[in-house]
Amino acid sequence: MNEEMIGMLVLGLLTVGFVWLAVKAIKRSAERKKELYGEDQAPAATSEPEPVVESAPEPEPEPVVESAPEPEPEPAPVVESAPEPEPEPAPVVESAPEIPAEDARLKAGMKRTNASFMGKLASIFSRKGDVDDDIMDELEDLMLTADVGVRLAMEMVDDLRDRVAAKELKSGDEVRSALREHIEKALEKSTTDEDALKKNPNGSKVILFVGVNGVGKTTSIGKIASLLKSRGHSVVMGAGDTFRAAAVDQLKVWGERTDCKVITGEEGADPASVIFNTVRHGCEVEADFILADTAGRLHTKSDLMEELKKVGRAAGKSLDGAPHEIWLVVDGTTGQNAVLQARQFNEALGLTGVILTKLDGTAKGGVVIGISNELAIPVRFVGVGEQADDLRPFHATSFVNGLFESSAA
Ligand SMILES: Nc1nc2c(ncn2[C@@H]2O[C@H](COP(=O)(O)OP(=O)(O)OP(=O)(O)O)[C@@H](O)[C@H]2O)c(=O)[nH]1
Ligand SMILES: [Mg+2]
Repeated sequence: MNEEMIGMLVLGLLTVGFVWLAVKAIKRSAERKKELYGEDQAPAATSEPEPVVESAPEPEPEPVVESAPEPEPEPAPVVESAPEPEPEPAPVVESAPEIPAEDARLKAGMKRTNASFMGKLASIFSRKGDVDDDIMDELEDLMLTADVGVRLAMEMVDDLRDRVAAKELKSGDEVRSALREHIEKALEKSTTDEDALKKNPNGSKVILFVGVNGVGKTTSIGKIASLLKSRGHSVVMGAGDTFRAAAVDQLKVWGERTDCKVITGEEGADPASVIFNTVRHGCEVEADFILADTAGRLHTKSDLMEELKKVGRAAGKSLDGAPHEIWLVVDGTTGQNAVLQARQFNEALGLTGVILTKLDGTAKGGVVIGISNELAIPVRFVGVGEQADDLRPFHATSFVNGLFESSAA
């Protein structure tokens, strides 16, 4: 073996040793890596629940929170609209208790009216046996003096005579029922289902009261103010009768009694300016009703009727559409002249209602039938006394019932 071969053998041994050391080192490092990865993988496995935790709260609670505030703005308009229906039930409650009291009161108030008119019917028809010419003559006299109006009275009686002659009507009761039908038919024209004191949904309601002297305009305004206040309405009154200081004082007394503001002007002031101010003030304080009084005047005086038109126009300048109602006050004891008054005031102003006062007096009641038949203007109220509650809503049926029940007694 030469030196060359020994050198190569040593080199070979060294190479093998080196390779063995290298393999061992690789093995050790692989084991360490295993140990290291083994530790990393464990936390990797436990990290999975995290996204679960994250995703769970994300989707659901948030939309709930977002959608919750949305409905909140909506209740606001609901709250706004809620008070609106409230005033409406009021009239229902108001009118309900009136009906039972009304007939008794009307009947009591109309005692004398009935005695002087329909009361006489009872004596005419109380006789036994068939209806004869004498009875029909008496009926004709009674109807002609009942303030119904000559034409209407004759129409009614002529029809009854014809039916008696044709033997269609025989007994007094049958003629009485037929007469009642005639009267109901005449009153149908002035009958309306609407509440005379219905609120104006768009603001204040202006009612102008007109009529000849002393018929009960100012008193009726006071009575109506009292009725409106009892229904919970706010009322402003205007003293459009500037001719007499006493007229202003009279309305002021009603204002104190009913706790309503009364707008007045200087004595002798232009009534149109007083009513203009009254309506303006009423609108400012958002009064539900504005009741305008005027001085009494003869329907035949054209200059005074022109002045009344001016008062109406002044109300309209203060508030569009005013006056919403123009009511003629008529004294029930005036007789047929009441129908003439109604016709002329209606031609001048376009009446929307009639108040018939003093039916507790010697009024014959027939004038209601005449006005209704001829002019077909709704009769709103009847006055049966001087006190605040002596004003009854007019219902044709209860009026006729009142007349005929007492005539049957
Ligand atoms: N018995 C009775 N008296 C009434 C009625 N209505 C009014 N009066 C009375 O009639 C009189 C005249 O009433 P007013 O209210 O002053 O009449 P007016 O239409 O305002 O009168 P002028 O303003 O003068 O045109 C007063 O004494 C009232 O008390 C009623 O229904 N029955
Ligand atoms: Mg008056």
